[in-house]
Amino acid sequence: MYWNEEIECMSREDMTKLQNERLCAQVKHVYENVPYYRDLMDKKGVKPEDIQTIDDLHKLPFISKADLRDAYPYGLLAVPLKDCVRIHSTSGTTGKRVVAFYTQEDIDMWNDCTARAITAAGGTSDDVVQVCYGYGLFTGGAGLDGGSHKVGCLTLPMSSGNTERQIQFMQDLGSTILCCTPSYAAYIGETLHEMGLTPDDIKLKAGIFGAEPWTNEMRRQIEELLGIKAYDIYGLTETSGPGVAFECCEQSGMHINEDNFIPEIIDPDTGEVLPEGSKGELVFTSITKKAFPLLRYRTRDICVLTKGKCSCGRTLIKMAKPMGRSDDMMIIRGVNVFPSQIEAVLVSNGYAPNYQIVVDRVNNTDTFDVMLERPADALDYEIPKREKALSSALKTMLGITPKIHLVAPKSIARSEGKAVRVIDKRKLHD
Ligand code: DLL
Repeated sequence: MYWNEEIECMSREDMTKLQNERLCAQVKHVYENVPYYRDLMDKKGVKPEDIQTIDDLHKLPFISKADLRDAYPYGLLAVPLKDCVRIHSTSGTTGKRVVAFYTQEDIDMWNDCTARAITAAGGTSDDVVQVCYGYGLFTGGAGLDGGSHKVGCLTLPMSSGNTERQIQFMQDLGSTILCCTPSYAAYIGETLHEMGLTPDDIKLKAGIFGAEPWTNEMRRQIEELLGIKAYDIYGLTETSGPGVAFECCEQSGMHINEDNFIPEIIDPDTGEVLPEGSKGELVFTSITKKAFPLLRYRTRDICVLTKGKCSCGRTLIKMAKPMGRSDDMMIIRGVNVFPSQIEAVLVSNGYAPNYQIVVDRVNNTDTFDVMLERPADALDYEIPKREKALSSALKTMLGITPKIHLVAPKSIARSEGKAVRVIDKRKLHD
């Protein structure tokens, strides 16, 4: 089942033609309206006329999270602010958030992408879609909600939390498609069984899960717990949100919506474009977005692309499940976290930067502990209060609450080389 068969099953020749046209127009739009990127192009000696086809893409400069930070908040905006109707946001490297802007046209394009994902998971206007991604600045809730409306599904805008009530609604309203992070899906599945229910007591048939890495092992577990088929979905705030790529019935990688996003794989160290089938960093060029059109945006996600027709009939290029990152960003309970953000809070609260972050997954929920050396002059009775204060300072910065452990001075191993700041015990990749 396709949402837009003409595009999703387009011949390679026609897709390339469409991409060429859109890319040329987009480069011109950006050059004329975004002085920040125009400067980058001028520094590289590239003019819009130099970009005639997608084979010229490599001539353009990259853009990265650091640029988004430098240009925060309006520096990469390509239309007058009055033409924008929405923002979404995600946390950034130094606590400054990444803010993405959307025109109504951009929202329509985005909804179209998530409508394709819902249709590929078997969704039609007969379906009841329960959206348990967070609503708000995070793109998950709004993204799947928009696609669900577009397909004409009855949409339950639940957001996450209150799991028993989620299950109650699921039963009462006969939800057929669940949209949330894979870890929350597994948690819903476990809660269902704890409530003495089985998949036969609910009508779910499919789930659309993403926003964090998950394994095929976890997929099988969720499918069994909920009695569904589980589909992967990928996206990032900088390129609109979920729906940049989505899985079809073959469940072997995600089709990229190439009419809107041109993917490339580069060597993360040299920036060189790698041949098809190579593992490297995924880079996207938005060719239809008007308000916040990033050209050659470095996602930092490590991935492999494969071309060719899929058994589902789609010709859209496929990306493998992301296999890691080329930076140190962690995704904890669906929230992007950089060690540098944690360090900044610890230091600004008067602690020495001797710390270790331990992340694990227990019962499908991420645990997040920060070990930190207590100051030599801290009194025993102060420790719980200090731990609580740090935990709430980190919650303010990150949006999620870590457990702080103030340990004895000099007890965190000093390293002779690079400090090992993060111990991630989760098995997130196959
Ligand atoms: O996580 C958008 C999203 C919402 C995608 C709902 C899917 C579903 P950000 O918060 O900006 O946006 O985080 C983007 O999350 O660069 C990847 O590292 C990671 N990520 C997103 N989807 C997947 C996935 C949303 N399916 C960052 N598998 C990206 C693995 C994913 N990692």
